[in-house]
Amino acid sequence: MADFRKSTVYQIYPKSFYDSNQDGLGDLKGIAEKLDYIKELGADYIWLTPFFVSPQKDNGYDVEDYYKVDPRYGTMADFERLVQEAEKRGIQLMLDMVFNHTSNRHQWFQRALSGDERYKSFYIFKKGKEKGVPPTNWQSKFGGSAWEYVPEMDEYYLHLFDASQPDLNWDNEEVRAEIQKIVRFWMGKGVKGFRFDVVNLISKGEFRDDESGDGRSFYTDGPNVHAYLRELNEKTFGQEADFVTVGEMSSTSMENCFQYAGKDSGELSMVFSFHHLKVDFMGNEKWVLVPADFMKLKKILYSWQTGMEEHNAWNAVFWCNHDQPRVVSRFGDEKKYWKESAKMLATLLHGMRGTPYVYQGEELGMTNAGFTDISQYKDVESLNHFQILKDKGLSEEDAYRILQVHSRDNGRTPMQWTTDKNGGFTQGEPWIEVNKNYTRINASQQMEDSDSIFHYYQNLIRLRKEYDIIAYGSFQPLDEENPSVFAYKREYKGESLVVICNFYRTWQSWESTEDLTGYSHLLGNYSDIRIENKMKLRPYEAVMLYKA
Ligand code: TEU
Repeated sequence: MADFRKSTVYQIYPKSFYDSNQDGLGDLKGIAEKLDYIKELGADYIWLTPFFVSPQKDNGYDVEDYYKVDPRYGTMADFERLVQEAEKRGIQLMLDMVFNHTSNRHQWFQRALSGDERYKSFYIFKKGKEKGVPPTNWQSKFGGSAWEYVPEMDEYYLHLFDASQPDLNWDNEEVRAEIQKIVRFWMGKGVKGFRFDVVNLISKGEFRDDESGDGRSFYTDGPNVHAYLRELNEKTFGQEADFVTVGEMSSTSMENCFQYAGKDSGELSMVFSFHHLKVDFMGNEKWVLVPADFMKLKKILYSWQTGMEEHNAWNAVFWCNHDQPRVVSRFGDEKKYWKESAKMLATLLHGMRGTPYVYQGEELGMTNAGFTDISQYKDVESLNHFQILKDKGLSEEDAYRILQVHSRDNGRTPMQWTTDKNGGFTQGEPWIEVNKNYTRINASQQMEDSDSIFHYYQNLIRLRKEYDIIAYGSFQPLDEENPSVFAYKREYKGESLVVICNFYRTWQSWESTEDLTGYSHLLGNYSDIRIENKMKLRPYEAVMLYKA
């Protein structure tokens, strides 16, 4: 079994990966057909986003039945075959478990609505403050109040996400027992890991108005969250050696992550945190246009790298997922320096301490969707916020500009396999449009080209396995205040590794604070390199240097 610190995880969003039956939606059989591709890339784990029975209001993050495969994605037999076929190739599966909330179509919620007290206590129902006024002023992360009124009950239920995603009441022991049962069920199917969706929001604190914010301070990293995670660990995956878990931590604090992902804390193997992906927000407000703040990005990544190391805790490191815009469009240059910048961003990330996650298509340098009409958008969050922006008085044009940068659909356009129709994703009508640039950006071309972004990712994934220092080395920032270059040093058992990345399209003079004598070149995005203490870094140039 692979050591998760030497491993790389490949994230698949099944709906957009590969369609085996030409209905326009990707499916489990489609994933099985592409396992050799993932093997070729070198990933050790596949994180599969939810494929359980769901009304798909939030593309499966609204689960109606945790025990069944949604027929849109295939059958349980398809899933079992996928596990076996992956295993044959040395690849393990990690499933995405959504336990902060269910779909409103889940039978527990349906029973709650019919007045069954037992199931009412599975959720969070409260009386309004007064007629027409919700219990608190908390805001849903997808826009609007976090409380939905049920007239028949004259009560509200809490939904931190869409109204169709009621929050579960983890303080109810019976809920926790049901969750353990579900986890054990999937463990029994041979999966070797889990990603837990927004798992730091499961323990709600006091239900009071938030005077200065949207309510997140009351339920983020809440009072019993560590106890509940330890319990889940003890009763389920903690009993199996080598089980890998990652928690998605929304607006978390590093101090809490020391514990969530601490080596001996008995909670999770690692955490996703998002502070570095808010450097183009205004505070917590995402639906604005703000240039990315590079110094902020540096500061955040440096402090998480060093802080987690000091506390013997483990990071998941990532740029992309199904909720994020494409990184080459976001922090790189999707035009002139497309290839250079995609490779630079990969080097910066994969050289760090933590388990790297690659989101489908990132390894090809896939770019943002480029949608220009609301009919092209499918994401519930984007649709809600388009309306909210217009209600605020923005013109449609301005609202589109914001969606083009921030919409989650940027990362959800279908995987670009070939130059065939729809990028080879489907011969049917794709559920969401394929990016028009598939003729130029696609897997089949990149597999043939030894200088491609695909092969660069393949090298990075391989190097982490070959060089202990990449997996286990310490982390130190280099030239912290440099306004254009992101550099760091890793050390392990007398070996050193230096990574230097020019984050911009302009040339940079760089004077190394580390003496580079004796270093050799491991990898970089330009072919002719001379290692000197004074270097002229070319546009988006990245180098990884090593000394034994
Ligand atoms: O995401 C949690 C989450 O906080 C983000 O969706 C976030 O709200 C958004 O990116 C900010 O604009 C997880 C899943 O990854 C996401 O797909 C789900 O929609 C969400 O939980 C609810 O289950």
